[in-house]
Amino acid sequence: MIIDGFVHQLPDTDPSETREWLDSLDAVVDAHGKTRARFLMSKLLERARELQVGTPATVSTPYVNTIPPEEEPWFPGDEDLERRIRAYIRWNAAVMVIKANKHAEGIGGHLSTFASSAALYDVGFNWFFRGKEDGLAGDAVYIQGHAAPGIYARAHLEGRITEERLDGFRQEVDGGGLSSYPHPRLMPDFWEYPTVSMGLGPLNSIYHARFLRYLQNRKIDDTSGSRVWCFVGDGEVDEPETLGALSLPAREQLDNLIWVVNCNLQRLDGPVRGNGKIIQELEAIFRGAGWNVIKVIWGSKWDELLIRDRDHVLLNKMNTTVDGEFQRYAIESGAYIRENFFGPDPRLRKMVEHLSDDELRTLPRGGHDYRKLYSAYQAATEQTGAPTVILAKTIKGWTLGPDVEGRNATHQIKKMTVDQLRVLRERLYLQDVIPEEALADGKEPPYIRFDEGSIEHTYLMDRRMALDGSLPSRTVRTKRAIQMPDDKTFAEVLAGSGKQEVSTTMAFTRLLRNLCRDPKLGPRVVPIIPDEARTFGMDALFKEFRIYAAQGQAYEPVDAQLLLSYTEAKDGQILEEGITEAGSMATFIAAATSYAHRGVPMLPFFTFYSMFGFQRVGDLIWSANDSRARGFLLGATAGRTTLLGEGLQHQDGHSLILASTHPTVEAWDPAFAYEMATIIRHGIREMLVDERDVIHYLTLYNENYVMPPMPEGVEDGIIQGLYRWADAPDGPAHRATILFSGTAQGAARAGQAELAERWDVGADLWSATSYKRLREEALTAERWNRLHPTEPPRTPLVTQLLGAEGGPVVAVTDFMKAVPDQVSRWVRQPFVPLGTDGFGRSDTREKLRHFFETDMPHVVVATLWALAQHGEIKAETVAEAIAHYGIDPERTDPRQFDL
Ligand SMILES: Cc1ncc(C[n+]2csc(CCOP(=O)(O)OP(=O)(O)O)c2C)c(N)n1
Ligand SMILES: [Mg+2]
Repeated sequence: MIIDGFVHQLPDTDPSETREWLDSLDAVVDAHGKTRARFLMSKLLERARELQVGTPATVSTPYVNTIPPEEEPWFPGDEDLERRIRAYIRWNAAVMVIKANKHAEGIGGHLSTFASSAALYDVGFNWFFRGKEDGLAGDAVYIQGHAAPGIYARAHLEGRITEERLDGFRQEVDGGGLSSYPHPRLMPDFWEYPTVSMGLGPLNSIYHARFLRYLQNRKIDDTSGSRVWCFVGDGEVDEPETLGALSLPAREQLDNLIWVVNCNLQRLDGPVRGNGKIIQELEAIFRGAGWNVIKVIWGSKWDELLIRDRDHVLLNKMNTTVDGEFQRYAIESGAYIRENFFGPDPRLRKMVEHLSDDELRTLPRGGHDYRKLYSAYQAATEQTGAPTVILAKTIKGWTLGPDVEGRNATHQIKKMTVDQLRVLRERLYLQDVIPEEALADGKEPPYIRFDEGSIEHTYLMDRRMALDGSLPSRTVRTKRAIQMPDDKTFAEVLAGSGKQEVSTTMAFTRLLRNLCRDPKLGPRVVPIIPDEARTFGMDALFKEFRIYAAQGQAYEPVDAQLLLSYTEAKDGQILEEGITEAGSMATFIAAATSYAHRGVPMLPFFTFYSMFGFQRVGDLIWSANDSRARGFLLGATAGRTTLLGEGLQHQDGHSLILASTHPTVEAWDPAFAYEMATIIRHGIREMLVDERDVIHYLTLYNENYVMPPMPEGVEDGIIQGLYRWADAPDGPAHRATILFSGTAQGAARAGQAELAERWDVGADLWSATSYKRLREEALTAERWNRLHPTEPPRTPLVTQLLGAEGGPVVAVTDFMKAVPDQVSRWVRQPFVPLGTDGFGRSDTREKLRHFFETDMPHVVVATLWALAQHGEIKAETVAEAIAHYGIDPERTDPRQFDL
């Protein structure tokens, strides 16, 4: 590997001086060995940094703490008192899991994650995390989901959660219980940030910190007093979302972001890096990405050993021991450690001669050493110009005793025997508060609390008071409300496109521009795009609203002379995220929850390539719902045949189905610009006026056609999900009903005309803007009927609307048949869905629609067939139509791609 090749490409202005330096190094290696040489090199590098020589950054340092003992700050608190408080929290956290599993067999819960990280949280709660009292927004703290019991346990000591609620851990259905993990949907006054789907918390924390800067730079909110803290599992780092966006906070100098990685060396099944060193690996990754890295590996008792490590044998041992072995040492006796860690080298063995086996066994890891942690957190908060990561080495299950600590199965242990509880009690020095009889067989282990007015309680509460109140705490206190946009903001799009053919995407871009210009709402609109603006025609917004860039624009863009140039600005409004739907979604969440975490409602519109939305970042959208997000998702280039040419990986015919699985997503498929604008106006009202925590998903298409003006009186119909768009022409003998959504309006309208002209069928046309909404309403009616069998039944809206007179129903969509099928069982007449099931493929729209059987001829054939089913016309007429349109009845079903 050539890493210093550049040196040979530069002229050497003084070769003899160079030679002298190299000779000196050679001499040190010869005389004192490589260890000494390495030490000198490190010293030189340190000096170079002090002199600001600007040498290339090294990505890793030896396996010791980053902060030397002499640079540790003075600790202002009472360590013993805090340890005592922590013991109570640890005990209660364990007891609540144990009790929950006694009361409800198999209910689950986790003991060992929090046991490994109790000190990591406590130092934050006691000294760093800022609360929300006095109208402050405070810090955002992303907590490892599996550490939730510890957070409840602290809230209990603070008097925020009663014993009864602790007993309700993971038993939520009857109300008053506690959710398994951080879920704002389930505990809206407590949890703020869902984290338990590994990787999403870390990703969200990055974009959250960036969004705080965005609010600051755009002068919408003063966020300078808030930090974002994120606790991450060392196993969690393997999720691509965790490390996937690391370069952004370094690039944007987000010193308001601090991560704490709980390096207990274990994940669920076993070691994270048995044959390697996760801390070293992470250090290299984070340093390479430009983060400030603080390693907290060893507790204070190791300091004196390191000072005496003249030959660097201890350092060498630390550097060369793999994590699998460290995990072993965590569970072994002092004698084993003496023999295997210190033993092989006589110099090492001598170094620990004065320590007993017990002392050797309990030499603590950095992540359990409160002062080391305090130093690290303090340094992190003083860091400027870069985000910080603290890599804290811990033991999984710490203090839970030898049966649990460091065991490969530890993650899933949720029960403890009386003997194990005794060990825990002793480890926490709680014999004085938990008498022997309290642990007797068959008894429920007790929760313990400090009396109000006791030293501990006072200390605990004072610390939080000094930091502006308890956390976590979710409040919705609007500081700066926004109002509904003016009606005239919508007028242009509602009026239709005249003679011009436009797409719903183009119409949306126009609406978005008008919303951004709206005097009341404009500044709060957050347009989010992942490198797809040109595809959607949104590059037209670049110049007027400008792209957010933390450092402004340091260059003149190539298109500076053009009207619509690529314009970046420190107070730019558009978040052009680059090719990251996940990152864009994280930005969306930050913006869509700003009404709660800042008290400053914002209105995000995240427009993406529809295939890469629910399918690609569905879990993030799920967590956005959990976060109680309010905002708009727009799946542009929607439709399996409308997006022509792009083929299998691009043509979306199922995002509406995926969207329909999200309880708080409204899923819309508008056909016309006025429908789209009406839905958006309705959505804004729901979010801003009704304060509903809801996401609206709209499909946007890129097919151009004349957009009609909004007819009178259809607004309610659009919002209820279905309205009559055109009556059947008078005259024909037969009646049918055609439902369309999105771009399928074209085939439906052509079908209506053809049916009347050639087949003596008059069809009503209905626009189905949301099958999901219709289905939800019908399910509500059905449930009511089921539970009120003796009352007069309620009729679902869709049944009422379509009635019994309109003849059979054909529903045509550019999405899968399952989309209209959502309502089929509430339609009284025969119901035939036409949709685009199967993989997309490249071709023209016309070809694709014929292939997927959603074009005009297929609408006609389907309608005739449905009439034949009804006994209204002869089967031969259907066959005649099939022949007339040249449809091959034996052709392969488009769903069968394996043929
Ligand atoms: C996306 C996702 N996949 C899998 C899981 C299941 N899971 C929960 S905790 C866990 C192990 C966590 O290990 P680590 O991140 O090291 O946390 P620790 O408990 O060791 O602190 C796994 C696999 C999950 N919650 N989310
Ligand atoms: Mg772990």
